[in-house]
Amino acid sequence: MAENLTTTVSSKSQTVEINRALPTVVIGERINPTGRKKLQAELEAHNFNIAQHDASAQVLAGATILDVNAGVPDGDEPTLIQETIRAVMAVTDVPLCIDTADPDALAAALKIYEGKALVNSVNGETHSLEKMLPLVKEYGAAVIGLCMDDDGIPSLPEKRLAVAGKIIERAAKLGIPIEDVVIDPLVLTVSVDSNAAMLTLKTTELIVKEFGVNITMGASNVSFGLPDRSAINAAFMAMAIQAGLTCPITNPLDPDLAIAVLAADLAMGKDEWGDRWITAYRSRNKPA
Ligand code: THG
Repeated sequence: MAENLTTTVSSKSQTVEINRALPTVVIGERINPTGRKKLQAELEAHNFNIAQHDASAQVLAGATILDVNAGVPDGDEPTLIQETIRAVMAVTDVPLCIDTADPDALAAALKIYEGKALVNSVNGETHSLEKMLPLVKEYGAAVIGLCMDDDGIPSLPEKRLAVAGKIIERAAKLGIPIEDVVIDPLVLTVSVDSNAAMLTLKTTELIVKEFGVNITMGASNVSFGLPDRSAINAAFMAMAIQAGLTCPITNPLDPDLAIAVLAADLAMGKDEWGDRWITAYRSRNKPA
């Protein structure tokens, strides 16, 4: 059993520590134009009102890191991600998770980011490891490694574990310490494959046992195509935290999800005296 590692990320004035003994760190997913037509149209017009509003709202709802994705079809992603990051940094000071698969956009983002960012993401593909990881090293960032490679997403937990190992090893060769690598075991959709969720949980357990690294995932992928998504997401979230998830990329504005994270932390001994649970209860029940 490997020891639980601590990943530290920061902004100009805030530091966030991720560790399995600490409360779950919610990475707010909303600043992402995928599937959000209005946000996409705004970003294309270099308007950042929705992005700034989503930034503040997610932090108020408990996100302690914000994911920023500025990938719009035919957009100039290096410029757009810089502008979006500047706009977000102007309204909140939580650390950012830079969400892009484009090495030029990543370089542009890291260049202007103030602090130690979390890069989302690299994977086990040769191209990704060669183009993205050196930038992570150059800027002293932390990085998310996805459990997929040139052959796609493995359908066996042991194979996903092997991809995680390959990413950790390649990072170490460049001088990126293992505690700065956060692994995403990948969540697919249970409506497409009824074993998808269990495969992710099993993979999480194997990776935690072998490496002790922090674990992220886009947990809401689990419910695509089904009704009442937030109930499914909330149940899966609690199960994934039990399996070893430490920093989900999720929507903190969904009350079912936010409460599932708090309840799972309480049940896992990550909320001494129920302080966080009680504080959240009081703020939900504040007289108007
Ligand atoms: N792993 C890692 N990074 C990721 C993902 C992952 N980044 C992107 C994604 N997956 C996580 N982010 C989102 C963002 C939005 C939604 C889901 C995951 C989403 N959007 C609504 C939709 O498409 O129906 C629309 C938004 C709205 O208006 O509410 O669900 O897996 N490392």
